[in-house]
Amino acid sequence: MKRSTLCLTVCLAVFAAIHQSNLQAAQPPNRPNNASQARVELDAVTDARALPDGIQIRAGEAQLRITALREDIVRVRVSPNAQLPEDASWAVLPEARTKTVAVQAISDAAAVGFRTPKLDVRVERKPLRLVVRDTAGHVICADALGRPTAFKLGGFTVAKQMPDDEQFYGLGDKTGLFNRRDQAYTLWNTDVGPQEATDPLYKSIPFFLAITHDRSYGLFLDNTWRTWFDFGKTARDAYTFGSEGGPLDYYVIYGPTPKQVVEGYAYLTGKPPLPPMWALGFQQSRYSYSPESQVRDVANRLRADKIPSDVLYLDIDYQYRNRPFTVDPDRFPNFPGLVADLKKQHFHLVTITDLHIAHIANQGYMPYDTGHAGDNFVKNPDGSEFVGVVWPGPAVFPDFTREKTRAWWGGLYKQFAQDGVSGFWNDMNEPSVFDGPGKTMPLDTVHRIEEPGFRTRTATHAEIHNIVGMENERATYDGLLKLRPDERPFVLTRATYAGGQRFGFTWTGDNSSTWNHLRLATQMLLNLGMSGISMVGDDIGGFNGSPQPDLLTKWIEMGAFNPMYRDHSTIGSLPQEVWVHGPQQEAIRRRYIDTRYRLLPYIYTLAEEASRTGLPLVRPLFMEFPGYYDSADSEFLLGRSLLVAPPSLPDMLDDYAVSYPPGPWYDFWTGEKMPAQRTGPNIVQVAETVSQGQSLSQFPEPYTIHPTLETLPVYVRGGSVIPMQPLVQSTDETPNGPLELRVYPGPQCEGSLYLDDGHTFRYKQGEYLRQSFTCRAEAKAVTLAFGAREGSYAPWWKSIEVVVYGWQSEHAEVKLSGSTEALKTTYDAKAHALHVVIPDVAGKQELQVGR
Ligand code: MIG
Repeated sequence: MKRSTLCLTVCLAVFAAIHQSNLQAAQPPNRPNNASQARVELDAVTDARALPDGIQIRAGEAQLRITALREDIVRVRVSPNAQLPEDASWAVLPEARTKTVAVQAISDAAAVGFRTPKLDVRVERKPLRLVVRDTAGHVICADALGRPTAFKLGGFTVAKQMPDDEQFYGLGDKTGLFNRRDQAYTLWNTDVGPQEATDPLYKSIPFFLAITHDRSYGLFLDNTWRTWFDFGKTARDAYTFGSEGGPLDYYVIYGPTPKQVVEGYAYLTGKPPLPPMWALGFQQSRYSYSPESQVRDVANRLRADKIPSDVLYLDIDYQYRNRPFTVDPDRFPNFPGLVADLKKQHFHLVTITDLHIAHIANQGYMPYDTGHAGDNFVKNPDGSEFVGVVWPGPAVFPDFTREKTRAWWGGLYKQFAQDGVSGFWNDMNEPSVFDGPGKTMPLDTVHRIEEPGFRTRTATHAEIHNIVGMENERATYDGLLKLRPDERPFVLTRATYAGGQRFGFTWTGDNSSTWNHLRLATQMLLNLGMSGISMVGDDIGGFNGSPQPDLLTKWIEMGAFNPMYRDHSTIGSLPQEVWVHGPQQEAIRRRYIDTRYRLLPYIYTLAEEASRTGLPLVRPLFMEFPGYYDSADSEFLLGRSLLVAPPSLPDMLDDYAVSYPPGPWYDFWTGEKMPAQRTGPNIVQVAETVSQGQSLSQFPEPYTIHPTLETLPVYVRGGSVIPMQPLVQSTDETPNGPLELRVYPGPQCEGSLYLDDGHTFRYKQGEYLRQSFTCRAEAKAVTLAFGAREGSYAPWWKSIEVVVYGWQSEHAEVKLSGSTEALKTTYDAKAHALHVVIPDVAGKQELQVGR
């Protein structure tokens, strides 16, 4: 009481001062209406009403509405006054927001709330505290005691209790540490120079996973303003989050496994579209290839050196005076000719198209003239167009929160689309403004929300800033769809918000050519993936500076197992293409790029899985092996089956212990079965066993690796069927030879294959090929079972080469079910692998391998 009285006095004084200055500085048009209140705390339930799908609560002035969107997802909306904030969202799909499930009301002396078949949601009456439990009564997520949700000066703070063993992941590609515990972060899209442990960064994904050894949940704060998250940096036993404005509207997504949480989050915010297959090939970029002869040289060299590759980029210097949607006529005199020639060499071209439009009126610069005529630019509080300096000099900025503006922006791609440019790159869309405060627009710059599903109104830059990048990306994606309705768009964005996965790829921005940045890349990509953004990559070799030869080689090795695989570097740095450090380094690099192309059937299948489920391509070990948390944060899985295990410091020369979950595991390169490991799940278990009087020696020694330049340790999970293809030089090329199915016996043995034409939407009409495989291993036999093939897409292969790993001798009897014919095999004694080539198997069928 005392504290709040004090606050009332102090806060009122502060508010009066701020109010005063706001009046002088032209008050932002949509400061939330609760700004007029000094401080509101949710102390006690004063009234409650059960709803069919949740509960509506009053806490004095404040309102709290909790609804069950699914049995395992609850939405919490809170307002400091009688009116809940507008029910609209840039991130959450309308279908997901409007669908709810029926609940069973709870009301007793202590609490009100409801139950779903998976959750027990209670709001304790006094002190008011939201506690979400599973049906067994375990607390999943609970407000921290003594720290009520509070509103102050238009912003709010929420505190949740934080058990000692809770770890945090997500928030997009924040640098620093993999685990977010004990760290604090700000979400405010920012163009930072060379990044280190920099915060904030380019993206704002206010979603995180909280994981304990046997449970996890996700929390998504759907608030576009400047938000912050503090996972125990300031408090020991509570984490807090909040915003300086906008709605308090958050979702609790129950697991219990991390995979379920990520799928639940994808249910809310969407999944990545199926990308064109070429976007998964090797991409070569630089700031900038210019003039045109440089682009041709790079293309020719890639082909001459037999570096498989699919994509070349044009960075800002292809433009006339850095003006978006122009081409410099001197340096690129025949642009459509260049695009066509590259196409003949099987290259797709991606060009940069920044959002800033040069402020040049009536001089024939169509983007400005048409944009101005349609009133498409962001404004100053006085109604004039906001002008800020970026690459073209003074520039204006499309108002992407208007549907009309996005349509106009999309139309700007017409010429490039006609010229045959394959994809587009949206950079600088934090938005970055060289001469603006905080390197962006002033906070009172005026945007307009003219958008289905939203109340039509103006909004300050403080509210819109964090979604500019995503709406820019969306405008590009939708525009391309309209211009080329049967081609899957490829859009690469730097800034984005929660839900940005629906519109394209992203990369981690301006890293540096250092070993530390190679290390950082893994945890950044993993955290992006857990934040719903699957199609991700980092600048291979580092953007700022020039990599040492070994560093570029290692980076190319690692990148082969990342979703997007793009070599990119800044202007003025040394050349960074695959061949620049001589034939020996190039040979190693080529081997990894070759491997990438051999693995495309597996990787493309993962991309299709992501488009259906939202599961990321690169995953931390604990996503596939819940409870397995003590693995090095340098390790990651590509899909469920491939484990990439570099040393925790990538330049370390020392031997190191690789940590892998219960196996068996096989060496991807040699095929050999790995020795048994400590059978986890973790150090805690080991410690417990030891404390129960057993000795540590019962656990096998960890497997030690001697790092070498030419080998990136990659292991295959026993229990996998991995589809691979013969080497091609680009995804345009039809592989020649059998499909390879590598069978690695082990528990829950499975695999699948998805294929289609790689670039159109015909798969939606059934023109795809899907097949799943399982395998069974017995003492002296392995059976590979083919599932029935779905879809009408015709395979490129006529035969299948099945490779059974872990096969101990050359003696084998191999038959297809229903046939007595003994099939011819070959045996690779070094790899312990049995090979057999069979005609294509389209229907249900078993291949029996016996001794
Ligand atoms: O201010 O377009 O992150 O990838 O090469 C630099 C030039 C602008 C930043 C991007 C980088 C790109 C560069 N851009």
